[in-house]
Amino acid sequence: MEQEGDGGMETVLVDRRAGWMVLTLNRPARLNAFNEEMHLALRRALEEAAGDAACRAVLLTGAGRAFCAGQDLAERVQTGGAPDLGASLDRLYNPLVRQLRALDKPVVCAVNGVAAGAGANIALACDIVLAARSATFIQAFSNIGLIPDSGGTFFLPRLIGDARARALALLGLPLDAATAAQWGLIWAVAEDEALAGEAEAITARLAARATHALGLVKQALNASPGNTLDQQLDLERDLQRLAGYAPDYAEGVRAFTQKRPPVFSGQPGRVPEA
Ligand code: LHQ
Repeated sequence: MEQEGDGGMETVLVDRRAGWMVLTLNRPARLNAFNEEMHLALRRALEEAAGDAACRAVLLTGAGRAFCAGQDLAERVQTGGAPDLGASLDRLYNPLVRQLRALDKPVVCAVNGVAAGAGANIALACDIVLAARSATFIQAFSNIGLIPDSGGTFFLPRLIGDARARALALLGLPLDAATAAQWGLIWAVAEDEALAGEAEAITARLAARATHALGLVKQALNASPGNTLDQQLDLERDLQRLAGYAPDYAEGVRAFTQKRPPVFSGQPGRVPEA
């Protein structure tokens, strides 16, 4: 989509592959910082991914040397009164985080360079995060007098524990990709030149898997932090019931017994009335 302010460039590039989609944040001169236009373009692209049964996985990455530098601060220089940042979160950032978590297909994030502020936490909202060795993660918010948003105060302590979450959030210092992986903040590190290929291979592999079941896996893991063991056991029962009626379960078992690779359709099944 054309827009003013980005030299007529599309702010999110959408590349449709066989069974999956690559979404590339594309404001490289601003290190892919979010302006409203990029938010709305990403929202539309994710809606398209959600509604397209032929798209069974999404890869999110950035153009140029960065993944994303968070909010475009050039938009935020105060000329009048102070802005209502809560409204901006309500309207743009929070819906994006919810959209990524709720998408019923896996989202891989290839962090190709610095991921700062909301850019870091949007990466963490994805399902599998692979980072280039040279990438860094910066909870930059406190450097400009803000608090981690876009789910940062939710994801960080759960992924890496309270002590490390506090230091990252309070100090606003860069965390290198290798340490991020060692701490469990992300899935893995790839050599810079291998990142795109490795991320594409993971996404293609996911796209050939039992998509409906993968969506249920996301649902279960999304709910886990707020649930007791009893609640989670009940949820697993309900979701496994759905998985069991899907054709991919029958195919998975058949393929196993026939000692051949499964061919999954990714479709849900017909669930009888309880
Ligand atoms: C940028 C940005 C940027 C504009 C680099 N904006 N131009 C906030 C408010 C509202 C509601 C919701 O939530 C949020 C969430 C947030 O995300 S707050 C946090 C916002 N982000 C930051 O504070 C990070 C600011 N950027 C940086 O600290 C550095 O640029 C990093 C560490 C990301 C990269 O450093 P370098 O590799 O040294 O690059 P650089 O600083 O030279 O940046 C390159 C260009 O990109 C430069 O423009 P120029 O015209 O001078 O070449 C920067 O101005 C521009 N840029 N981040 N967020």
